[in-house]
Amino acid sequence: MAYENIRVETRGRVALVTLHRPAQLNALCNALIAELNAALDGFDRDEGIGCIVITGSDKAFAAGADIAEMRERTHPEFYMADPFGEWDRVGRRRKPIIAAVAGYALGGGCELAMMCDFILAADTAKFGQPEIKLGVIPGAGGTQRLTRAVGKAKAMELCLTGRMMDAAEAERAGLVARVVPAADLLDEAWKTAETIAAMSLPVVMVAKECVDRAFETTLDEGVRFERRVFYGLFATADQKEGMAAFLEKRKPRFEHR
Ligand code: CO8
Repeated sequence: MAYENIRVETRGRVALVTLHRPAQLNALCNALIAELNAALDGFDRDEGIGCIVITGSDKAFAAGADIAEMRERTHPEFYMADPFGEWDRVGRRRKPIIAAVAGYALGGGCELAMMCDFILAADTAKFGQPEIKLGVIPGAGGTQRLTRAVGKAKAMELCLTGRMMDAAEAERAGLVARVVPAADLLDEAWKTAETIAAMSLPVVMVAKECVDRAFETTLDEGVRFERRVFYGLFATADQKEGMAAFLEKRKPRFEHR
């Protein structure tokens, strides 16, 4: 399928989606989000894909939702069209998604990065929720996901002042998994995604589900959930193969079943 606002590439079991609206610093218009979801739908269906990377340009992962597209919207239009429903679909994917962020990840750009399973940041990355300066608030999960990631004090300060934090501060605060030199970002993202994609896909998917569960339930329920899933993995061929390979001192050959 031909896309206008994204570029798509696959290498082995890894898919890379590059946001591509350079003139607007990858501002996330409705068409871009629809194309992103169409690409993710395809990767979800493709058994040959085990991990997805979303990235932007050197200057911007994404500078937010498209302000020009939004500015004349009315309440009934928003309510009826519910564009956030499309955004939510990105956050409900079952296969792992890495955000590889260089430059600005602001507003909806920061929210999109936080919908991914973790963020690898270039040392040039800048994160923020500047919506307050536009007379609105984050609308694609920012007040919730940022607060869970960095705690109330920093999330509140960022949402109320609109200031940006750099990659080092974002790493200290727990928003990003790792910071790398900008020139290495894509290589690191490919490598990390290849590592994940080489694992058993069903096991990766349930590991993701279990970690996400920690945000939705009590500790007791979460541990119970994890335990059920753990026992369930003994029904997979890949558990037998992984443990046999360890004991036979060889590399496992996972069949993703
Ligand atoms: N929307 C539309 N266009 C944008 C956006 C944006 N978010 N960000 C940048 N652009 C455009 C600029 O208008 C400019 O276009 P032109 O060349 O035609 O004038 C071009 O991109 C380059 O931008 P700048 O000239 O401003 O570049 P600078 O390097 O001077 O500044 C900044 C870079 C600091 C990133 C600056 O562009 C900026 O502050 N951008 C806006 C950041 C922002 O406020 N983001 C939040 C948007 S609101 C939001 O995300 C709510 C999310 C809720 C989800 C909504 C679902 C429908």
